[in-house]
Amino acid sequence: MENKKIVLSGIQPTGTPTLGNYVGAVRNWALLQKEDTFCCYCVADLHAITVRQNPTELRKFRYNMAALLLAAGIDPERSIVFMQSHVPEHTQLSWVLNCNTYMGELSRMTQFKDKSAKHEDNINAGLFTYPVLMAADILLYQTDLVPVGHDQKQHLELARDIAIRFNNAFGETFKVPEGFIPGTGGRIMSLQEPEKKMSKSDPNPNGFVAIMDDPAVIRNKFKRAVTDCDGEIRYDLQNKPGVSNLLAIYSIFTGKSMDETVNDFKGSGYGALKTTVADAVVEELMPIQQRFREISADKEYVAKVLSDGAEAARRMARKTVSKAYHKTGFDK
Ligand code: AQP
Repeated sequence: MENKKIVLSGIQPTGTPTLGNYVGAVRNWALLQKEDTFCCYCVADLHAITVRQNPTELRKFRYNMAALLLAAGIDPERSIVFMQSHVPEHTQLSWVLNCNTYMGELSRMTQFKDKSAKHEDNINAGLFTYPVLMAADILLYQTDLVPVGHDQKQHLELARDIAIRFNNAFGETFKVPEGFIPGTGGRIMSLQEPEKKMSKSDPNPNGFVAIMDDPAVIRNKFKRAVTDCDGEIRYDLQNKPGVSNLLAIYSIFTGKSMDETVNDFKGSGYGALKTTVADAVVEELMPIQQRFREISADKEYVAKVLSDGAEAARRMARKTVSKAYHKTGFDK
């Protein structure tokens, strides 16, 4: 592991992951498994309860999310996959970091504002301090690189600020991580409200494509995608968010540049655009769905991957907690 870049990221088991989660995060997680990286990927189940969860559902979602990460190409022989709640060091470090984070900083987080508006009846303290737990997730592993979607940029910057502040106050303790945010695809938008990001907890299921959606359902959701009425296919986020979102998805799934993508649709109508984009998505997702069915049926295998992953994660995390606690003034 020496000399390798450490990569860390997580995903909340708050539903079935969407095309946004896949393109903005999970797809890159698999691609970042290289000779010179060591990747740590977690199912962020502690984060999930910042919004009210049904315990039976949560149990199912977290298991499925772990199986889906494996199905999407995360290789437990090369990377570690673990459940955040299996590694108590996340909450241990989080407390110390909480005491080094300002209320003003947390009040500025747009996700807190958005989620508070969505869940007016449950604006809990965990929702407010969510970015501190995320900073602990990252800093525990002396992480170099954090692959996330655009919506997590602000939280990542806060994690860097907390690390720098702690290092300045107590001496070098944490590596200051860099973000890895894809240009195109860092923000996949809702198919129904293309000015909003695609989200797995969207109450309107036509707004998102779930990785596990049936091919017919995927095609139907794309067919109903909101566009505009000028009929011209061009990439213009400001004035044509729906069409631009479809073009971005096509460009990612085919590996073509935006110029080539726009060229492919010269003279086509919106109907053809939607069908072609849906085909490209279905083609990539089908093998993942098949692997998911096989992997999720093998409960013993998934449990073993998660327990090995937690053990390896704890070995790394313990060192950082012990260092941070010692620097803070607690006994080793
Ligand atoms: N629309 C998106 N486009 C690109 N990337 C996205 N991500 C999420 N939505 C998009 C990235 O997916 C990773 C995991 O996200 P998460 O589950 O931890 O939380 P989230 O960002 O709050 O995602 P959702 O789907 O919107 O979940 P809910 O509905 O539960 O709040 C992150 O790297 C994120 O950037």
